[in-house]
Amino acid sequence: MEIWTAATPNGWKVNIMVEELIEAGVEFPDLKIREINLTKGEQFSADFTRHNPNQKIPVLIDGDLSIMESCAILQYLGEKFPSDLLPTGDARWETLQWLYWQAANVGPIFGNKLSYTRYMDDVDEVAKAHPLERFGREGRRLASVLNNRLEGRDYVCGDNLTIADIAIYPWVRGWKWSKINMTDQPNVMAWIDRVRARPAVGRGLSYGMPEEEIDQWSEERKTSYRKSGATIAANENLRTET
Ligand SMILES: N[C@@H](CCC(=O)N[C@@H](CS)C(=O)NCC(=O)O)C(=O)O
Repeated sequence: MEIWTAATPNGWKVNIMVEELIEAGVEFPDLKIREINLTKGEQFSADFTRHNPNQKIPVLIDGDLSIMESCAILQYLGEKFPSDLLPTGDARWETLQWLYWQAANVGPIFGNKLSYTRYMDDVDEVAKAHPLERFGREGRRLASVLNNRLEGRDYVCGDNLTIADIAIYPWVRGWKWSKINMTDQPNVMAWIDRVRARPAVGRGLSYGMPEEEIDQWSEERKTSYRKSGATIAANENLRTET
């Protein structure tokens, strides 16, 4: 099995999943992790495109099967290696609906807010005002939906961490970077700490990242992420032909 990933929210989802499965007793003797350099455009290579026509990380390759989309990969691993991370029966549907909620809402909204907040320096302030307000407000709305859901629950689907938490957490933990304020959402703030305290989550977040920067990036890293984010987000780099 191979995972093509990078130190980004969508990459961390899969890294955390692997580590949680290891924690649950699964062994991955032949797992190869390949770090994709997004700034250099490795995601546009012919080989990458053959495995993921959408040209984005993460990708999972298992024998003849290539899977794109982080949440599909979480579901695939959850089904292949049964555990509490993807429960059965009605609880499975509870988990899957929150997984898809992340894919359809949190990822795109937080990703766009982040882009306008940190990466699109060359877009003029007036042009940025509407998307910043739109994605900022929607991000805050999603945070309050999550806060309500977490009332009386340790994790999104109850007492146990599931693939829904794994999908949502990497975006929500980065609220300072995307500047979507969470401090008035106490259940979300407590959940961020609860998920972070899990040893497997710490290991998953450390892929491609020095230990001391997992929770607090250095100024150099922030500058380099701003630069690579700006390159990836630039309209002229949005390829319409593959
Ligand atoms: N919906 C996709 C999003 C994947 C995605 O946007 N990946 C980013 C990194 S977090 C990427 O590869 N960006 C490179 C690019 O857009 O060229 C998923 O969940 O897998």
